[in-house]
This record gives sequence, structure tokens and C-alpha cells, in this order.
Amino acid sequence: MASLPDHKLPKDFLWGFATAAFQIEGSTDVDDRGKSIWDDFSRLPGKTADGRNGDVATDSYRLWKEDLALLKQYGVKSYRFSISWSRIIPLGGRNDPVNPKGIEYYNGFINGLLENGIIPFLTLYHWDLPQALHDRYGGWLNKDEVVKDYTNYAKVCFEAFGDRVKHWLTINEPWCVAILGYGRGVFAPGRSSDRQRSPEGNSSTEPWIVGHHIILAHAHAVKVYREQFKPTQKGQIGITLNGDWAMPYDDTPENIDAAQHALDFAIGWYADSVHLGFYPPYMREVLGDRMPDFTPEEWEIVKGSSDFYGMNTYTTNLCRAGGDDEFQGNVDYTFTRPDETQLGPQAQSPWLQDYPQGFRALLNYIYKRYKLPILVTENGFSVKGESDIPIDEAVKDDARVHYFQGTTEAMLSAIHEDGVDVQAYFPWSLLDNFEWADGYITRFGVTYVDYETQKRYPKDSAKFLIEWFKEHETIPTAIEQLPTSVDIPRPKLADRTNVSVASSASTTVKGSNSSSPVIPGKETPVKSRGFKSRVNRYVAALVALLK
Ligand code: GBH
Repeated sequence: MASLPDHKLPKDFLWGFATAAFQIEGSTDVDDRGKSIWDDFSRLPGKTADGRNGDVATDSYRLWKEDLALLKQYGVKSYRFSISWSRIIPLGGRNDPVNPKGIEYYNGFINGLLENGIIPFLTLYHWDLPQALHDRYGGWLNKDEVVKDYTNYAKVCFEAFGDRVKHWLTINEPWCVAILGYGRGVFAPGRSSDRQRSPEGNSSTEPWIVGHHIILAHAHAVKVYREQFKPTQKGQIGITLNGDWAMPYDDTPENIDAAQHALDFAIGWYADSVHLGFYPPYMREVLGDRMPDFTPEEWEIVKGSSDFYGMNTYTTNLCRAGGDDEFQGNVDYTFTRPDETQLGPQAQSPWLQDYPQGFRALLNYIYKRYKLPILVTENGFSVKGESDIPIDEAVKDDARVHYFQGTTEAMLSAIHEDGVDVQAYFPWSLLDNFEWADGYITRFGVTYVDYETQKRYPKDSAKFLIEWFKEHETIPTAIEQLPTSVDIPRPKLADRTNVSVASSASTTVKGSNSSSPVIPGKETPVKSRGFKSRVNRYVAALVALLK
């Protein structure tokens, strides 16, 4: 991927860093906050790699002004953070009291962002279900209750913050909530069929039920926003999904299919349902009756319930048919190519290698299939061994800089060469923080946090990203003062109109395009023919005008 120095980001492109409430806030028993399912779970022996919990984290509930100053120093346009449900409604439910101190806290933070010219990008749910709802009725397992309670919580937030917050994410990574929380049992609430791990749970049924209920809860919250708030508040709302690129291990037909199957389970489960209105047929093929379905009335609410494609992505997996890991669609993942080489540099996280070409391919796949603007709401890298070295070495995080060099250039190429509509980019994360089951060992921050002192140290990756976004920002210039009759060319997908994505569950979806199948991993960009020459002509016209 050659660097294209003259390419800028689209006007109004949003960028900033991301975090999540439970990973940074700490102060778990302050200001009448209720417990979340992560409070007790992270305290259980063996649940986190270093035995540490979220009681303090990066202490951001107390140190929010420092975080704000850091964001300002970094010059971000936006900040993606999440709200703790149990700070807003300590017991979580629709008939439970709202906590004024919770509202006040986030009001102060949101106002602080706005006063500093930073656009709040707010996630309503980043995995921290109120414990009381889990105890009361089984949390996400109880459709009627949880859909109503989540929708009520969302409504309370729209009412309290929506006059100032114009960017909403309903749920962060439902795949992780369902599979890691109710299938593998490694995340709260830790349910699983494995009785060594959990006294309760059914890994073969619960994840699919939980995912189903999350989709419905998300969709109802969006419906409320669109009907009752959007007309006056004029914001955008959607869901954000995890999903990594899937490349066939080799050219055999079964491995080419395997890559699509991996995408169906990891991404299609949520993206096909929310954006296209059906569940991937391959999921039903594998899961049979265990895969729930929506009624026609429910599908009405679910289909189209996101204003954009929210994308959290980190890596690429080489996919081989076989294996019995249902959570991956019975596909084997590896980073080792047939010739024994590695796909890319290895992170601290075992599931993560640095392979920017995969990011570009995924952006193309998603845009072609779902035809929505893409907001990259997470993307990042954990440097191997970063917790084992002194701070002054850790801040020289070359491996993370390399990762972001790759992904930012890949994104720029996707925008300019391939015509993909990317509108936002949020590197994960502003700070090293509580990395769930990894505890504090794995660090994803562009800022080093010394947990002894809570002091923050900007890493080289922060400097790189700040500089990169400065260089690539489209500064409103003379162009905008030109007569409106000058037609500003926008990249188009040359073959966009031909893309046929099956629009009903009865159609078999193999690739994303039945007429010319998109082969996962083939990395065929959806190139816009003639775009460059149109830009050249446009620039020439502009120069002539300005003379
Ligand atoms: C994000 O998830 C989270 O949103 C964020 O909170 C977190 O801190 C960040 O990434 C870094 O981890 O091997 O079956 O356990 C990333 C998406 C999907 C990546 C699941 C790890 C492991 C699957 N994750 N994947 S498994």
C-alpha cells in the first residue's frame, strides 16, 4: 500500500480515541452507583489473568478532568466513551429510580467535552449490565423484561443528554456479550456448559438467545430515538459490531467457503439482521432450531435499525473448514500461512496480529454488502510484553505505531482508491485500561497508565496518530466559498448498483454478491473507475476559477 500524500480525509471526518465505562471509571461504589455484572465477576478468583478487578481501573471517574485535558492536548475532534447503566439507574429496571448523581456526573463530563470543542460519541452499553437485572430475571436471557428495561434506560439517556449528544451507539459488540458471556463463559456473567467454569449455563443455546434479545433491545431503543427524539435532537444512532477480516487459508473451495462462514457467524449474525433484515442462512443450517427467529412485526423493527455501520475491527484470521467451534461457525482460525510464515507481527493478545491489508478488505466487504457509511469505532493493538518493561521504554511503542501506520493508510486507500464511505475513526484506546479477562497485563492505550500512581504518559502511537490526523484533515478552504454550481466529485462504487445482496432469508447467501461472488480474502477493492481523472479535472477547474 503506497502512501498517497495528497489524499486527505473527507470533510467533517470524525476522529478521536475510545474507552468504555467499566474499563476506566473505577469508583464502583461511589455516588449511589449500583453494581454491574462485571463488579463481582472480576473479583472471583481465576476470572482475570492477574487477579485484579475494576474497582479502581484508570480512576477516570475521579480523574475525568485530567482525561479531558489529555484529550484536549491530543487535539481530538471527538471522544467515544460509554455510560454505566447502573450509575444512571442503580437497579437497572424501568420501575427503578433514576440516580440524579449519575446524570449529573455525565452531564458534567459531556459539558466539559463540548466546552473544549470535543464532540461526545456515546455508547449506551459496553457490557456492564446492572447486576440487579441479572439477579431479578436472568438479564439478557429474559426477552420481555430486558428489552423493556434497556429501552427505558436508553430513553432516560436521550432525555438527559440528547440535547447535546448527537452520536449514539446502542450496544458495543453483541457477539462478545453473547459468546464470551454465555458461551465460552470468560466474560461476565460467565455462564457456560463447562461445569468447571460455571455452575449454570448452556453454551449451545444461551448465546443465540442472548444475541437475539440484544438485537431486539437495540432496535427498540432506536425506534424510540427516531420517533421521539430524533425529530428535535437530530442525532444519529446505531449499533457497533466486532468483526475481523476472514481470509481463506488457501485456494481450496472448502476454505473459500469457510471464510464466508466465519463472516456469517462473526458479523452476519448481527449485521445481516440489523442492516438487511434476515439471519445468515448458514447459521440456521448449523444451529437448526437453536437459532431463534423474529416475528414479521419484530423484523419490521429490526431491519434498518442503524443509521450507519459501526465497525470495531482489529485483525484478520486465516480460515480453514473444519473444527467444532460453533462460535466461529465451525471454522478453524490460524495466523500461520501454509508456507509456515506468520500473517503479521504478533500482539500481546493471542487473537491479534498486525495485517492492514485485511482492514482494507473488510472495509470493502462491509461497504459493498451493507451500503452504509462506515464508522470505525474501534481499532487498535496490544504491544507484546508492554507490561514487563519500564515506562520510558513502553512509551516507545513502535509495534503499535507500525499497526496504526498500516491501518490509517489502509483506510485512506479504501476511501480514495476503492470509494468506501468511511466517516469516523476511533483508535482503541485513549488509555491503557482494564482489559476484561486479561486484567491489566494487556495494554491497548496510546497513553501509558502507571497503575501505581495513575499518572498518564503519552506513547509514540498517540503522537503518530495526532500528527497523521493533522496532516490528513481537510481544512475548510476556498473550495467551500465557491459557487454551489461547482459539482464536487464524490467517489462512487463503479459496480454499486450491480451488487445484489440477498434481501430475504429464503435466499441462499454464499458470497455477498450472487452475480459475481465476493471471495473473502481475495481483497478485490470496489474501485471507482475514473475517479482520479475526475479529481484531476476538478482540481484544474478550481485552479482556473481561482486565477
Ligand atoms: C474490543 O473487543 C472491546 O470492545 C474493548 O472493550 C476491548 O478492550 C478491546 O476490544 C481490546 O480487546 O478468542 O474467542 O475469546 C475486541 C473484539 C472479539 C477481540 C473477540 C477478541 C477474542 C475471541 N474481540 N476476540 S476468543
